[in-house]
Amino acid sequence: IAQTKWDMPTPYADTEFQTKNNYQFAEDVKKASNGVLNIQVHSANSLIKNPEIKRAVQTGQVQIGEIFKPNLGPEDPMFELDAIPFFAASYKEAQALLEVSRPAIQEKLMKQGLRVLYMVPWPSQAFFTKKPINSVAELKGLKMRTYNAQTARLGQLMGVVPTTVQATEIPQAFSSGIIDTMFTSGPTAVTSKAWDYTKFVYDTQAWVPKNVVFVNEKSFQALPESVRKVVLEQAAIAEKRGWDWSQAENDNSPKELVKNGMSLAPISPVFKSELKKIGDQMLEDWLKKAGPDGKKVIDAYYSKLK
Ligand code: PCA
Repeated sequence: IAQTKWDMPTPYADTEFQTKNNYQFAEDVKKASNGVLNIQVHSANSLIKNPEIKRAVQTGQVQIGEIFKPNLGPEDPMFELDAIPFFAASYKEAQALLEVSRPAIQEKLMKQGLRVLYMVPWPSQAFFTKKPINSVAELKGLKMRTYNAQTARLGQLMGVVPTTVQATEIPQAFSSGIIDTMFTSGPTAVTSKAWDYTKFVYDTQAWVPKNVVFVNEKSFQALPESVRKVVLEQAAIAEKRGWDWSQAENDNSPKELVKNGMSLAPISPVFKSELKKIGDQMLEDWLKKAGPDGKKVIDAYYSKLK
């Protein structure tokens, strides 16, 4: 059988577990296909920048790619439901949400010629600051790093100045004073050495957003059947491995932050209730945008959790 090479642009650094999981997937596919399918990962926006990865896979410029799924929210609200603050904030909730929303997500992407291979969550999003923060009011005027339309909206509702910064650019953004504060997960904070720029990490447990890895359907169908089977099998394994890895990072990365001198605390009840209220507002807005299909998914989610 002819050998095939796929390019896989991804947005995050090599030190991130999400990227390591992609490398492992590529290696496992190569092995299981007896060297027929060779996937080359191009991490950290090195081949194609995060906002352009989806289009590049869709148009066949590359065959496979990874993105932060809620970035697709402006296109369809179904893609951003996992990043509404305090809606599905634990792994159990995130899993339930994925189960009820997976068919819609897969279908919507397949209509665009993209086959979903796996979806892996980041650990829950924590909040990083230079000074102790007990309420939203104390953030007034601060510049908060955001990573998509949805977090920009969150920033607006919090009364901060939202500034879009890619994960790989966090250190420069802090050191040049473009941002003062951010939401992200423990592993991304470790990768960007958050202790160099912030002192306090609040374990907000606010949301557990997912990355999605998808392949151009034409490229996929061009593979021999036996290799297609390998890709799907290894994708299922990568998803399971990614979820376990994410939970391990959720436990371990806060320790790493503390070891490097950061002060770790739960958020204050006031700050939490203020953020929760913002989350409720965002969910209400989401339901208006998503209509009856959205309502169905949310109802299925709540009944799954019962
Ligand atoms: N890390 C990425 C996405 C979410 C996360 O935990 C980031 O901060 O951009």
